[in-house]
Amino acid sequence: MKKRALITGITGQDGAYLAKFLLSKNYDVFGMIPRRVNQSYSNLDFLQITNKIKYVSGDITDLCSVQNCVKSVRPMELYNLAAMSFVGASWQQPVYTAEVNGIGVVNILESVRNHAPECRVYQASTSEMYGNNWNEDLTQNEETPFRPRSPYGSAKLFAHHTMINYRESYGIYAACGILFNHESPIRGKEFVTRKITDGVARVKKGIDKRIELGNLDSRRDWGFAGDYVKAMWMMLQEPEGKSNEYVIATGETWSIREFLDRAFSTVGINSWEDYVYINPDFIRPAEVPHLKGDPTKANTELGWKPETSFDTLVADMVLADMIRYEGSYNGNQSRNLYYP
Ligand code: F7E
Repeated sequence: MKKRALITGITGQDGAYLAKFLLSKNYDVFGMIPRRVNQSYSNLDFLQITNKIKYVSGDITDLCSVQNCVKSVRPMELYNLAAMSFVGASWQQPVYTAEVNGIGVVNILESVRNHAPECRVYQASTSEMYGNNWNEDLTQNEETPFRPRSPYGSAKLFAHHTMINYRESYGIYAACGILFNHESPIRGKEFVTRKITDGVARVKKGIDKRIELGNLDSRRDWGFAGDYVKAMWMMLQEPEGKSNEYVIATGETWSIREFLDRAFSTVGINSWEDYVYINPDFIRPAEVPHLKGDPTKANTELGWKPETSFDTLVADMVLADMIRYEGSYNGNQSRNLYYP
């Protein structure tokens, strides 16, 4: 019998890549879709899997709907990727962020506990939970204390601890991937990487004169989303009873300036200062200055390691955006990042 997986947030970047991966493993993939006017399936279209997924209606902030989805799908694995994922917006919408990213996870765990206790649950935890905390060697690992710096990070930390609590209280198989930033050609344009690669293409094509950004000095550990969804699946294949929290990262860190260097040089622009304008509106009330994950545990216990280099990631994202403005992008031209 085919394994059944239920994915919340299936229309997002990670949901689409994960669905593609699970389909390649012969899963029956179900996507929970909230009722929205103009729901976009563009990421699933991009990966050419929209019609291979079964859709169920539900919203993680609505306990009844989550229960109904769990009862009707009876998933063996549930991946909770639904979230208010834009850190910058979490200051404008702190209550909504807490409801979706925090209480939403309680709704999922209660539904699993009562209606599918054997179902294995994956929760998208995040490096934002570390805030401005790191080890002496400037990395973050599973032992690094959390000190979130945004409503987003705080809500995700509540969810993270709730997962551990349900594991310890009720024996639910609850795995948390502490994922560092992960990007792709289908990353939303509100995130800095895609904002830059899209902006570089627009500057190069003469559509815009500049890109407006905020803090260029923060550092991020950027990997490719397609590599990271594999780690999500690997976490749910581990034996019962493990302390199932894993840092998923590349172990490298780069500043926004370094991202700009790479992105502009992909289109032959070696000095980008004239094309970037610092707009204070994009500077956050509190910043996470430095992220550099140590994925040793995932590497030794799961056998996971990132496969895409930073240079490939940046160049492919720029290339994808360049081709999009030429109107001929079909997903296959990208050298490495079209999955599989
Ligand atoms: O910001 C700086 C900004 O919005 C990265 C989410 O997937 O990864 C992501 O969170 C950095 C920050 O991602 C702009 O201040 C400068 O220092 O791309 P971002 P994020 O906040 O790190 C984690 C792991 C998640 O879990 C989240 O869901 O870039 N930055 N100028 C800017 N950022 C944005 N968005 N826009 C700018 O104009």
